[in-house]
Amino acid sequence: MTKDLEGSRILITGGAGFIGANLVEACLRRGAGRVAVLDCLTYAANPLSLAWARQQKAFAFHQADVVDLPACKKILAEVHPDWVFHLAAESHVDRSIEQPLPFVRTNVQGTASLLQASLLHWQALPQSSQDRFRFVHVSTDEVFGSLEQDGYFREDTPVAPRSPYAASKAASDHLVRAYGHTYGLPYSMTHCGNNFGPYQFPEKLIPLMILRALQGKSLPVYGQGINIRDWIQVEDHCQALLQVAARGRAGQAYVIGARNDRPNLEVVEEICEVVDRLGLTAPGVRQSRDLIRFVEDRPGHDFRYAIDPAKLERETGWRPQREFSQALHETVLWYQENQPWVEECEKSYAGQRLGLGLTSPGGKSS
Ligand code: NAD
Ligand code: TDX
Repeated sequence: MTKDLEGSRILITGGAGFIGANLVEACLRRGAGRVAVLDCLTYAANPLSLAWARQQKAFAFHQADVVDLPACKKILAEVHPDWVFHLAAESHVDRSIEQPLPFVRTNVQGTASLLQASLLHWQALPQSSQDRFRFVHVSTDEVFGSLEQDGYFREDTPVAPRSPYAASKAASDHLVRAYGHTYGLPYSMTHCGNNFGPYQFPEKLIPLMILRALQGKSLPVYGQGINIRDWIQVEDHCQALLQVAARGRAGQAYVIGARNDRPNLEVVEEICEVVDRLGLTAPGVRQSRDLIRFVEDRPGHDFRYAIDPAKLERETGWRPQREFSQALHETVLWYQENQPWVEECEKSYAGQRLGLGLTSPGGKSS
């Protein structure tokens, strides 16, 4: 893996967000020659997530909107990447229920602009560089819709998105395939499950529950907590993305998961146990699980996601390295130890319930 990355030039859109910032670090630590971020810094970006990267000579930051085609062209010309990892997106399902339109703008129109700029860049490359170039489109398992108790998402699972977020990601996937089919743009596409770990904005289940438990606030579990998600530690996801760029086949999709599907209630209970075991139970609380409250369900809540990553394992040799309970323990400690980072997030989000219905017909979520 290191050999593939050494000296290579990489552009990461959405690199100031959760997975993007982890991917930036992974690339820099593995000796990439240039790691550039394109990010417009929405509410979900945290400048502190790139504090370490900014100290590295190989790193560059470009503040730009991925919808802005001239800006994408200019940045591609400047960075001259071998690999583009496209992560910039509106990523939170609950916000897509409140305001779908920003999801269409960034996830669909933004992907279209980046594809157009990437195609023009790729077409102008000499043959040897064209062969090495890869557009890695970071999609999601949510484009496949919802599973019942049995079965797994695979690369050939029919696309059936059910939330505005998932639909906007599925639309962007179609555009990527069309650019590959029509113009020959060498892309690979990934569909990962639920990530957790450092730098995740605390609107998502795991960091929200950790921070609320540490603060002695109620832990809102949607419905009965029986919905199932397939969890992966973010560094394992980043390794998979690098393996796909280096060893995956052009024009192919890869589903990514760590074979770790669990009901939400089980995840929240485990967070409570870790908090208590670490002696971090909030003052006046007997045990953190007493804070759990079952609240009104998410509209259209997908029941189960579960992933069979056999193709990725077979073709690239990737294997997840992080055990769930140990990684969850480390994640609780990370949020407890990174108060300035948490306070930066709290400037734009105070932990309130999101996603019970439409709140604004066309407003921006960022
Ligand atoms: P995130 O919300 O933490 O970060 C998104 C980043 O994109 C932010 O830095 C934001 O500023 C940037 N961005 C948003 N709109 C932009 C625009 N118009 N122009 C430029 N930058 C913009 O997201 P994340 O959780 O890190 O997810 C990254 C990608 O991975 C997304 O495409 C998401 O769909 C996908 N994904 C996420 C998960 C998960 O569990 N978080 C799982 C599978 C796939
Ligand atoms: O307060 C909560 N209580 C609760 O029960 C929150 C925020 C969530 N939930 C439930 C809803 C889901 O079943 O927990 C589960 C996980 O919710 P989220 O963290 O919002 O993630 P999810 O909706 O599953 O989507 C995530 O995985 C796929 C990411 O946000 C997406 O970007 C990714 O594509």
